[in-house]
Amino acid sequence: MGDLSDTICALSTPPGRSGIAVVRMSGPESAALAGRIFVPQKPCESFASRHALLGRIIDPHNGSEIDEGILISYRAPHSYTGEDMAEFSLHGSPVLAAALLESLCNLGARLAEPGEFTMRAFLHGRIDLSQAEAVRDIIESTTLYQAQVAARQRSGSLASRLGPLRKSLIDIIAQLESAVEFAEEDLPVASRDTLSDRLEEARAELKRMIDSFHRGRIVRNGFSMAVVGRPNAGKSSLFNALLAQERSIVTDVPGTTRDLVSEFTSIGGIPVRIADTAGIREPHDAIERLGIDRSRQAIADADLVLLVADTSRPLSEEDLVLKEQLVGILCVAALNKRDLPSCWSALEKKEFAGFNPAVEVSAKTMDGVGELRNVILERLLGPAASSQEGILVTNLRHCRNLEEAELALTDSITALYSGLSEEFALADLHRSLRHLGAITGETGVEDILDEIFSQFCVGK
Ligand SMILES: Nc1nc2c(ncn2[C@@H]2O[C@H](COP(=O)(O)OP(=O)(O)O)[C@@H](O)[C@H]2O)c(=O)[nH]1
Ligand SMILES: [Mg+2]
Repeated sequence: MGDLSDTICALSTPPGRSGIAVVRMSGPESAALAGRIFVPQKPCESFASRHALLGRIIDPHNGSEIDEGILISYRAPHSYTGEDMAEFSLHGSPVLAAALLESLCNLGARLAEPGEFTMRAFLHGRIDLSQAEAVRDIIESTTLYQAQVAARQRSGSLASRLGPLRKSLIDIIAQLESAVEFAEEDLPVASRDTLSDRLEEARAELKRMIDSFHRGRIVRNGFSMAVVGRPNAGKSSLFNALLAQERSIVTDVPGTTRDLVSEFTSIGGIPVRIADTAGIREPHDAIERLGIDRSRQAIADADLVLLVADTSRPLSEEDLVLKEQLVGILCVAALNKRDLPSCWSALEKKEFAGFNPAVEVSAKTMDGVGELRNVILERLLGPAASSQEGILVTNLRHCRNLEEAELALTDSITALYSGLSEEFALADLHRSLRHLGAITGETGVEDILDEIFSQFCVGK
């Protein structure tokens, strides 16, 4: 991505008509260009930083007015990018925004690449790389919860966790290096033990962060769930209940749902794609067979299966066969139609659920649907989900680097215990440190910056 000496500009609001459009500009010429294109209503010598000024946006070539708008100027380093910046708010017509951008480009600015403002913020040290990535996650989030998780990372939660860890590694490296440098003899065994203990502590902390990725990945990317069961168990009704809308056709004719119906919703702030499937039984015709094949594919693709049974009718062989087919797949059993008298004994309920949690529910009255949502989340994320909030690694790149850092720490501990020269442990520790540095962008990320920032939208 381009040169920092360029002044860049872009439309930062979505293209199309809107109440207001915001055009942003950043770079060394920002203040000068803003001065040529903006005529404040109340004359002033220079545009005060971080003040909203009302005025006319003009075409500098002929002085004709493009629009009336607001200008906010920012002086380096007190801006998003750390450079001089100007932000124009104008009426939300694409024609006006295009005219303003064209005028700015005629004066020497150029159109920004996707993510270029945020990349500059990173290159000027305003934010680290993990914070820059979190900016993108905030914009991409589809639920408030996702946005809140990303906002924590944007405010530096990951970096603040990694800081002490890196400091401790640097400290150990310094001790080992002075042992290599000055000591006639190798490091005494006792010191090696103390260092190993400290390394073990660091490794445990890394492990906790890596483990949190299981939950973090789901929070960031969402999950998929297939609703499965015998015909007429109430799958479509439960699917609609979870979506809180009438999406799938519900009838008392078994085999109504023949094709997959899938919809997006969210459970506990986590996006989920739910697929309502055809009831699984011996197919009565070719179409039903195709539908059942698709149900099986949906099961294979799902992160979690909601296994629905109708407890107002006796537990059948079909229910149990289906349950057996799901062994090894993450399931929650929904014992549906609890508003009707149950034909199932406690033992039968246990037998059907197996190792899976079971929730008694009524898609008709909505009784138990809230609990079902909670159980689904708990099954997916584990019981201690909420207590892990503090260390939630959501980004695959971060997780990979943490894993590499942990591997290198393990190697260094092995090297220390095996009595090899300190230099071996040192090489491993430096490797570990490099991987931790790559998360925040301090080391070895030059070649991936373009890849990371090109995934942003223009104007951010
Ligand atoms: N009483 C009662 N009837 C239900 C409940 N859930 C579904 N049904 C009825 O059961 C029949 C089959 O429902 P449907 O959702 O189409 O089942 P599917 O074949 O598994 O998709 C319909 O007549 C529904 O109205 C429930 O919780 N209670
Ligand atoms: Mg159905």
